[in-house]
Amino acid sequence: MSIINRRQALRFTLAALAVPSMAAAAAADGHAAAHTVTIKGSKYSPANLTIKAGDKVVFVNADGAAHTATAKNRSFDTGSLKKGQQAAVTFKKAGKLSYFCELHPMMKGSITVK
Ligand SMILES: [Cu+2]
Repeated sequence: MSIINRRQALRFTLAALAVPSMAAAAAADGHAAAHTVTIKGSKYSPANLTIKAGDKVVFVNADGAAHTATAKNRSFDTGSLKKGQQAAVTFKKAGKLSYFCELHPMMKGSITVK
């Protein structure tokens, strides 16, 4: 197994572990809402999303190719999502976060947290 494969395997493991705890945190806060960003045709949809602090965003890859949703400031990173995989991120602080796909840097989106 190469170093790259081991690193990717670790990222998947971390993502799998992170999802249940984030879901539990959102459930504990009655005001938290869940939003979905679908990745299809090498585009994020919606590309620009406004949410409230405490809300959760689930990034779902519906493309054949692998993609990531990686914050420009690195405050979040879904890691590589293959077709059908998803990752949930909870946003706690207000502000605008621009993100991109590490594998296809021309893919861009933003989350605005109010
Ligand atoms: Cu991509």
